[in-house]
Amino acid sequence: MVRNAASLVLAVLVAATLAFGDQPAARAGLQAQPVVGGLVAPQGKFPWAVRLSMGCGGALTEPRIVLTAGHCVEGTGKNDHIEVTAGVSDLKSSSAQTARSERVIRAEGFIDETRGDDWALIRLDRPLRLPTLPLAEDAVGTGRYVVMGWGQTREDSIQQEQQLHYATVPTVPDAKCAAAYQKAGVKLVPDEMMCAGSPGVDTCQGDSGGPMIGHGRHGEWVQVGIVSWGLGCARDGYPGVYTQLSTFRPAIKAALRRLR
Ligand code: 4AZ
Repeated sequence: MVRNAASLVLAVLVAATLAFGDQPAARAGLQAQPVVGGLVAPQGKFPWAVRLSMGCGGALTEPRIVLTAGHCVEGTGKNDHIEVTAGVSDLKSSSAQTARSERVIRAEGFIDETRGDDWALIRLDRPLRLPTLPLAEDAVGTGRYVVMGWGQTREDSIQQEQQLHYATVPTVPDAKCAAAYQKAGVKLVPDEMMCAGSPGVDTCQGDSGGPMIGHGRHGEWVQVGIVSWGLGCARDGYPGVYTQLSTFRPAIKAALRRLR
């Protein structure tokens, strides 16, 4: 009955594909889909997304300034060793634009990503001719946001991706997220962090620093968070943790003025 068993498996797969349609979580079980449970970003979809040479992501906040995670950089000061790849989904594309870091400002008081303050700005050695991603003006509500990066497609993957990947993640209430991480021995800083993800859909190692985006008042993309940390990737009950940009907007605006 080997043949019948095989066709049963196929039928179940086909039925599951039809039933779950485009749901990334359903697809994740069938094939590797980076971020985790995400999709490949076509060229030009997120034109301000950048890859940093230390293996993090970032976003062009201004033509000459990248917003990334605090834990992706060494600290505040002169810095000429971060290479930035921009303007492409495929990092090996010949149309990639590159720049180098000149100066970095990291959040004052940053200790490590699990303690909050996880943001940094990098001034580039030249302005890039690319669209920029504005910081969200309004306080962040609950809902669904888009996250992206060139990081691992699975917790146990050993490689980064050549193509930018993205996924839509629902926010998880602070209390629920804090309770989960308390069990793992980490105390959440609710005003500085927001949690998002669903089983099978999450950011992962190497996505850090990349933007979490939502829709602004006029339907444009605005940045609401920064990929920060999490226990593993896409684990049931452990959503990804993101820097809550609304809390840091005044500090980031002040740092932007200092970097101009
Ligand atoms: C990281 O190390 C990382 N699942 C980013 C996001 C998450 C975990 C780790 C969230 O870059």
